[in-house]
This record gives sequence, structure tokens and C-alpha cells, in this order.
Amino acid sequence: MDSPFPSVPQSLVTDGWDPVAQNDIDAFKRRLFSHLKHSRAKNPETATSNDWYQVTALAVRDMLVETWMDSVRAAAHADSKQVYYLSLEFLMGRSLESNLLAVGMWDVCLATFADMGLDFGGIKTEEPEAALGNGGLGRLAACFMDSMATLGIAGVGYGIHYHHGMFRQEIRDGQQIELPENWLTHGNPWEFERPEYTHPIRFGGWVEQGQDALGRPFFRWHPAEELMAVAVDMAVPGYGGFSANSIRLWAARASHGFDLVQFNKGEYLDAVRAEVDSESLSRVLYPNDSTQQGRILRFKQEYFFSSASLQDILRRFRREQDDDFDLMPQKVAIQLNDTHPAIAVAELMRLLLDEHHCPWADAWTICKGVFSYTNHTLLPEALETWPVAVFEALLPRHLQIIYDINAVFLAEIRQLRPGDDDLVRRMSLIDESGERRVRMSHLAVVGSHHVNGVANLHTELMKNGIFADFEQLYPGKIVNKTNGITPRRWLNQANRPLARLITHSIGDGWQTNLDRLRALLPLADDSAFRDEFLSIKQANKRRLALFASRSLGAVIHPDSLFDVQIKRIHEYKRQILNVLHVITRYNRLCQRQFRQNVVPRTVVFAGKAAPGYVLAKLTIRLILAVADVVNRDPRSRDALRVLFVPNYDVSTAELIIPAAELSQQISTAGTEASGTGNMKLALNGALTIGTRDGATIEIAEEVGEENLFFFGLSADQVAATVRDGYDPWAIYRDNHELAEALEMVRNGAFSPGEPDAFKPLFDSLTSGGDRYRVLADYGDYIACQDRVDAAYLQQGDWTRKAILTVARMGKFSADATILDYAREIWDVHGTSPYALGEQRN
Ligand code: B1H
Repeated sequence: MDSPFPSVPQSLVTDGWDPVAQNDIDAFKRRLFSHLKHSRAKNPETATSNDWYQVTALAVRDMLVETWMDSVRAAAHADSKQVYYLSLEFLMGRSLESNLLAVGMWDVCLATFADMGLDFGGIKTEEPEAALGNGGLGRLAACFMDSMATLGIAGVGYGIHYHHGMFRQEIRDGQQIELPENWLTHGNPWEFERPEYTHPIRFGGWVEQGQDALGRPFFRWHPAEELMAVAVDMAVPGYGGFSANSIRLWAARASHGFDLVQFNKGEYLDAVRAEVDSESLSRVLYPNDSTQQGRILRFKQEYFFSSASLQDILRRFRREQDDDFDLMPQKVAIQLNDTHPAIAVAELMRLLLDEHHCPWADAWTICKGVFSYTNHTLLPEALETWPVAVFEALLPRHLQIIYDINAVFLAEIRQLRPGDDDLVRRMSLIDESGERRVRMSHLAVVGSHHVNGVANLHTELMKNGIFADFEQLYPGKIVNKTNGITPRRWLNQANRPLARLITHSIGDGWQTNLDRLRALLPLADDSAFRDEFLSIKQANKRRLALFASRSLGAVIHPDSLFDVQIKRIHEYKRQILNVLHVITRYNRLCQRQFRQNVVPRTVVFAGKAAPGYVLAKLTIRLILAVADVVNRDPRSRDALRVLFVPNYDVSTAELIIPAAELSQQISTAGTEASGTGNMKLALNGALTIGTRDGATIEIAEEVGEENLFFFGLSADQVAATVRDGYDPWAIYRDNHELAEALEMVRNGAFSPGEPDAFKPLFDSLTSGGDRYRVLADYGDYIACQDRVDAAYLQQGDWTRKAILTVARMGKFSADATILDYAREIWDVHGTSPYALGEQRN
């Protein structure tokens, strides 16, 4: 690949590494060969790529195990507070490179493989992703784990060891199909199964009520079903090798205590079937992002991992503090990642009341001192409620406890606001408006000492919207913690060339104190630096183009503007608005007079649709159909290309983000709680085109409004359209380019064989009930895209804006976010030099 910028040192724009001493290479090679022989029983001649991946992982694992064991031991004996992050999702991605960078062995490893004449690029892609999450919420958990480990905040991430992670997306006949993902087929070198940490999980049955010898009431749950949760641990090494934490994932196993009876009765096959049933509990991740599916198996998953985690937390606590449970709030902080683990509140009550015989009021005080809850979405379809009937059938004792919590809570409300029955009805943990349901968010709020939103706007909307009553009665309980991303993965690892340029220019240290990127500010006006920055972007674009041609058979031009929208496909994220822009641009290109001076564009989409989400799947189909037309038509193909990258996952993000120049963040204002892809793209030098939504607002505050492209209605204005009415047909009539694009969607221009194929999309866009107000933002969006073109023509200034953007992204380091949680919510301190030196704010 020839660089068009001869002044650039070639080493910076390739995947180069710093010089490595032959001694280090030889030592690393010895570790690889030793594992090849002793762990794989292979020799170099017969070793496959996968063997090399496995032995490299084992060699790296050896290097981090020491720090990990030290950290875990130190945390256990330090008598200090531990943080437990309960999350149904951890979207970790691949671990080999991040762990190599954490232990400082990345250069050595690359040099070693080069020395052996093997291609490390092919070896690292042997690693299947740990795709144990849907999107932002799961990836946030992974970034937070990285930051906690790096800052030396002792803690454990608790989740589920899903056998199948997020489904694999393939495109067949222009449509998404879902295939099971099998990340464990070749074994997972990063995990340690720990059968010695196994906890029983029970469901169903009935509750016996009685009095003990002293006349005190007791409740004894007689469950009908039991299974086991077995711990599977993974190390999370902190950057720099000062400390490490664990992620403990629970795998479901049969409990032979229960089916032994069946075995003994000779019902062998039935008993084995029961075993299969038990293990199905941790079989698969639910692939819904931002919608609750309400399936029984999901409910059981939520309780399964909450209960196992709490039993584990109590076991660890009692080992250090005996049964002095009043100390728990000083020793234990439990963060609930959304309401998925909200049942943990009732479970801790049950354990304290029924198994450890705490008085009710004491147990409740402990709960409220231990838990805190993060809300990640305001979309009504995502707010979890479960029918009371489901509780009665599966968790009867927990239902009693929830009723008791509710009674105490509502008594408090009645005292604070006598006579306000409507308030009581609204705040109750039980929704009585139809089939009685438990409101999991209310359980989480009532059981927590702090509740947080994930960006300023989101938190304000929480306080004025779904949690307004709570905000009024308990001011100060709801706080904001704007999300962040780990700069280790999202810049240092994913964009090695840019990371190296930054380090060459301002030195190391930014990886653990992202505010240091401000030292790049003066370089935005340095033409040599700009050229290097630009040539790295070009090289990353060429890398993506190469991938597109080799793996997808698609041609894209590295000289065009790479315009990127990568995220779950969802109506509120409005990929359809992007498509309408593409169609409009296509229509313009079909007219000769528009073909002068156009800025060539490549519009990149990637994302999965939930399997049952019809309009989202149809949107993918439309993107592919439009791509097919636009990419073939000689009138447009030189100036406009559409690329859909299938199977969007963490690794695909690591490939696309460094190549992006324009970041599309175009959700209806007020719907995207935060967004974190917006941060990743900006940190890699993409300029943002977006609405005033989520954390994009705060990105603009940091980088300066002059360095991004805002358009569309604000959240307040969107709310006003709800009050004042919304008339999409009036907008249609007023804007002929819009009408033309919409008609093409309706009349089969992109689906000649099936003219009505996309009609449901047309109908939704033109319906007054379109919750996402797509047409309302169309005109402003198109005008804004024209401004993007104009800005891109000023290449020097565009690059300057991109550099300023990178330099001002420090606020969005997950380290800063985690230090904020540590200070305001968890009351803990980091012990690594990065935390001690840099406790910011
Ligand atoms: C987010 C979810 C989510 N919000 C339900 N809510 C799920 C809800 O399986 N489910 O049932 C799964 C996921 N995910 C995202 O969280 C927000 O949409 C983003 O705006 C935010 O950046 C991210 C992290 O806070």
C-alpha cells in the first residue's frame, strides 16, 4: 500500500511495533513452545492457527495470573469495601490483544510471530468473541470492568456464562438471518471453572408460615425445583499490570440432590431430561436490545444469576466479618445494571430474613445501604414488569417480601403525602391497572441508596418523567453518571497507528489519563501533524476497504468520505432517516447537473435487528436493496456507495471505527439514553452529525459546536409535537425530495419483484403515530448533510476539527466515569497509581 503522503514515517501508518530485544523474543517463544507441547501436545510443524492462538493465550494468561491472584487475595484481606457489578450482559469482545497490551507484551508478541514467520493477524482472529451482550449496555459493563481493574478498585462483575452469546448475523437473499453463536467450541483459554463455588438456585413450591418456639413468626420456602449455579471466572487485568479483577459468570447445572429421587425410582431418562432442562437456563442470551420480551426463561435467568451472586457475596462477607451483617453497607456495594438484576433486592432480604434471621427493619436498612441502580432507557417497552402470577408460581417467597417492602414503602408515602391516593397508585411496586404486575424499576429504586442515569439529558428526563414522583419525595437520590469508554480498547488497541502517533507527539500517559490528550490541541494547527493524522485515517480507510473487498466482495473507495452508522437496528435510532438521505443523494446524482463537485461518499451501516422485530429487519432489507441499486447504477456508483457490514460485533467495531470520518448519531431527541459508539467514533477522529440527544450533547459541549453537525428537533420540541400534534403528510407535501424518496420506498423501486415489500416502512413513516418523528427531522438533516459536504471539501480544516475532537474527548474515559461512581455512589477508592495520581473532579 503506497501512502499518498510521503512525509509520513511508514512505521506509523502500518501495524508496526517498537523495537524488541532478541532476548525477549526468545523468552516469549520458549513460553509458546512449552505450551504447544504441554498444553496442546503439538509441535510447530503440525500446529494450526488455532493452536497458535491457544498457546499465545495461555502464555499471556500465565503472565497475568500472578497479578490477578495477588489482587484477589489483597482484596479479600484488605478489609476494604468491594464493588459488585451485577449485569446480565458483559460484551467483552476478544481478549488476546487487550490482555497483551495490559501486561505490556504486545510488541514482544508481534515481534515473536514476525520472527517465526507467522502472521499474527490471522492468529488473533482465531479467538471467538465473548459476545455476552446485545449492545451498549453490555459493552458498558465491559468498559467499566477494564476501568475498575486499571484504577485498582476491587470488585467482581457477576453475570451469566451463556453457552450461546449474541446470535451471528448472516445476510441471505438480502435479509438478516440468525445463526447460533458457538464461542466455546474450541474451549476458552481465558476461563477457570470453579466447581467449589457452586450455589443452589430454587424455584416454585410453597411457603410455610409458622411460629418458632419463642412465638416469632417464620416463613419457610419449600421449593419444587432446584438447580446449581457453578462459577466460571475470567481475569480482567488492569492496564499497566498493577491490579486485576474477576468476572464471575454463572453456568447452570443440574442438581443431583433433586433428581436422585427419580434416578432411584428407575426413571433414568426422565432424570436425564431434567438435567438438560436445568442446563438450558444459561443456554442463550436474549437478543433484545431495549425491549422486554417477558419470557419465563428470562425471568428465571434474572433470578438465577442474582441469587447465585448474592449467595457468593454473602459467603465472602461472612468469611471476613462473620455474621455482623450491619457492617455490610461499609463492606459491600452492589450496582444493579438496569433492572435485570432488580430481584436481587428481594433475594438479599430473603437471605437475611430467612437464612440468617435478621430482624426485618435491619435487613431493609442493609439492603438500602448496599444497592444502587443504573437506569439505561426510558423507552416504555423496555421497562420491566413481571406478572404477579409469575412470581406466585416461581418465587412465592419473594412475592411476599415484595408485598412487605411495598407495605412499608407506601405507608411512608402516605405519611409524606396524606390523602394522595393517586400518588400511592403511581408509586406502588405493584401495577394494578390491569393484570397485576411487579414494577421492577420501582423495586430497584426503593431498594437502592442511589439511582443514576447515563447522561445529563437522560437523567433530567428521568427526574421529570418516569421517576418524577421519586425525585419529588427523595430529592438527591437520582444522580447522573455520564457513560464513558475505555481508551485502552477504543484507541490504544483498536487504532494502533493513531495511538503511536499520539504517543510520539505527547508521550505516554494518555491511556490512563485521557485528559492528557489536550496536549494535542496546539498540534491541530501544525501541518506536519495534520498530514500524519490524515494519512493514518487514510490507512485505516484502506484497511476497511480491503476487508470489504476480500471478505464481502464489495468495492468502496478510500478517497470518499466514510460516513458511518453502526449500532443496533432500532426505530428510535432511525437508520431509516439515513437511508432517506442516501436515496435523496442518489436521486440527485441521477440528475446530471448535480454530478459536478460532489463529495464522494461511502455510507457504512452495521447492526443487528432483534429476531422478532419486523420493522428493524425490514430496515436491513431496505439498506441492502438500496445498496444494490446505488452501487450498480453508473450515474451514482462513482460518487455514492452503500456498504452493510454483516455481523456487527466488537471486533467489527474495532475495524470500522478507526476508519470513520463521519459519525451518525441521529436518534429522535430524548430516546437514546447516552450512546457510547458516539464516544468511540469521536475519540478516533470522526466528526459527528447528530441530534441533541444522550451524551452527544455533552460531546458537543466538550469539542465545541463548531466542530460537529447538529440538526433536528430538541427533546423539548419533540415533546411539543406530542402536545401540539404531528402531521407527517404536511411535511411530505412540502418537500418534494422527501416525497420522491418515500414514493420509491412505497412503489417498489428497490424491490421490483415485490413492489409492496417496503410498504410497512412507508406506512410507519407517514403515520401521525410515528413515535420517532422521522419526517420532522428530514429537511434539516438533508441540509445538514450538505453542510458536511461543504466542510469536507476544506480538507485541512476538516482534519483540524478532527484533531480538536480527539484532543477534547478526555471527559468520556470510563475511568472518569468510574471514579465518579466510586466517590459519589460506592464510597470506595482506587489503589493503583492511576487512581492515586489522578483522582479527578
Ligand atoms: C440500553 C438497554 C437494554 N438501554 C433491555 N437499555 C435489554 C434494555 O435484553 N434486554 O432486555 C437489553 C438492553 N440498553 C443502552 O445502554 C442505551 O440504549 C444506550 O443509550 C446506552 O448508551 C447504553 C449504556 O448505558
